[in-house]
Amino acid sequence: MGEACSPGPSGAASPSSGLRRLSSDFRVPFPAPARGRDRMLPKRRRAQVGAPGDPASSEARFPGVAIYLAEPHMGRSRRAFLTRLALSKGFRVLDAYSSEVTHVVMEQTSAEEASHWQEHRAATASPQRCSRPALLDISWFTESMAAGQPVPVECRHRLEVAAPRKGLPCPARMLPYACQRPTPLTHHNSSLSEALEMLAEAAGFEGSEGRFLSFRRAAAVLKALPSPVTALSQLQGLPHFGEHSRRVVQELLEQGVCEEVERVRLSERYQTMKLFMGIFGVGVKTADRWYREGLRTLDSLQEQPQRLTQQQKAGLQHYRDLSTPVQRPDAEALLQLVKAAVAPILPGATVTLAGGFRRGKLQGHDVDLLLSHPQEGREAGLLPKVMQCLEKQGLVLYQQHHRGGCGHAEPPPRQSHPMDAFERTFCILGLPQPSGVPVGSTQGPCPTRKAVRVDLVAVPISRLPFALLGWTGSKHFQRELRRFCRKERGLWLNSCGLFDPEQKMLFHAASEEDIFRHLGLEYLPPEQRNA
Ligand code: DCP
Ligand code: MG
Repeated sequence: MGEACSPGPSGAASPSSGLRRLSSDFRVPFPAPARGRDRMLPKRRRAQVGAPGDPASSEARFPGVAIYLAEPHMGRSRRAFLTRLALSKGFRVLDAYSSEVTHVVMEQTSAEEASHWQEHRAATASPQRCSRPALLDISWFTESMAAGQPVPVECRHRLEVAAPRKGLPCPARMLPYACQRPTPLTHHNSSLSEALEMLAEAAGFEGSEGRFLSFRRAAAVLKALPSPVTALSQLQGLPHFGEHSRRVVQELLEQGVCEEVERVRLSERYQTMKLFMGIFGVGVKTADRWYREGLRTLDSLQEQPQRLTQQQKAGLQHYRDLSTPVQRPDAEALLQLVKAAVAPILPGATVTLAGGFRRGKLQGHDVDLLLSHPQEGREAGLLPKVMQCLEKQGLVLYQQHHRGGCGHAEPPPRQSHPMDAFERTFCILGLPQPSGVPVGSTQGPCPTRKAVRVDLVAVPISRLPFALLGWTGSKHFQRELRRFCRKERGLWLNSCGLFDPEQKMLFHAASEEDIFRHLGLEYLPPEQRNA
């Protein structure tokens, strides 16, 4: 899918939800505001900014959050570094564990170790508290720092739910393609995989496909491991661990922080690319061009509307909402809205929630919905009617329709983007939010709307299993699945179908299971495709 269409599927380094999380108020210019700026200071100066006892630290921006950085595997200097970072962003960090703590953050700690730690603390803590604080992996902390605010706690952040899995591949049997191994949402190596994914993303920004894939594949291997990596020797025999990825992991294991990762993360280039690619309709090429032309802020783009496509204008207009992750209840509400619109137009039609939510994610950057009908061809022309109905209800903030070219008999074109094939509408819908009295308001309740990116795809029933597989992702899982098909089976796969170029034949599939079976792969349910 070209970058003019949708920011999600815009190529190798297309933005993830994390990307959007990083974005902040678009009126804030780059460099980052004072709170974040200390991260750019030389180490010595940074050391003077904020400390646990510092009076500045009492002015917390998020009064409901009190973080305690637990130390089992976090060195003292790492802990001090993270404390300063959190304080500089306005978080409250407590020096000692107490009943005030709401979020306990640990690093390189297994779920078992974490729950031992908590049991011990619960036994010795003061009895004032009846609920226990959340026991979280460092990933919650790093995501919150990147977002500049506490991100909602998801299953994958929680250490207590990440019980070691049984019967999953041990390193010796780790198969090389991500589609050959289960990858759950919650895993044991998030701080390592996030560091490698960030380097992958940065390599993608530079158009460095080879480096992008090396880091991305190494990160995917870490996500599939059944236990935390605590020593470099555990990487022995794992596929896709080149010299560079290994070095990054070594530094993280030994020092708790990787100099290269931090340098890239803080670079003006990386931050600006993230900022621009957080705009709906902006991909790597456009972001790179703007960067090379000297643009750095969203304000500078607002001032030059002639540079922007309609899609990008809408993206900028709704930037704040669109860079806030969509929560699962909102996705469910949108699913119901679309179902209600579809039912009277085409009785019997189905609407399926795909994308990250189908993989079990609790939040995402958009909502992906597949529309179909048990009778082949009845789905044709459905989308414009559905959009009309949503428009009448005042829900449509932006829409762009694509006619699609996936006929019923042709093979899936090898080179085209897998998402290009079907009739689809990329839109921004204004989801009504529960009315409430805005903080500080003297007026009564007012209805509010949250702008949400929604992709609607109309799929002929004969292609539904392929579309479902493709649109469920993850992106890396799909990339690997298509590579597996090409290299190991000589077949072409995309969201439209599975094609044998020698026999010039399309496979028929009645379900996703059928496709895995055709390919000789063990079936992986959506929640195990989080590569
Ligand atoms: N997809 C793909 N290849 C791409 C882009 C997308 O295979 N280049 C597939 C996999 C994705 C799905 O389409 O899971 C939907 O795209 P999204 O960008 O919405 O990805 P997710 O839904 O996984 O992420 P998020 O939760 O952030 O929306
Ligand atoms: Mg999605």
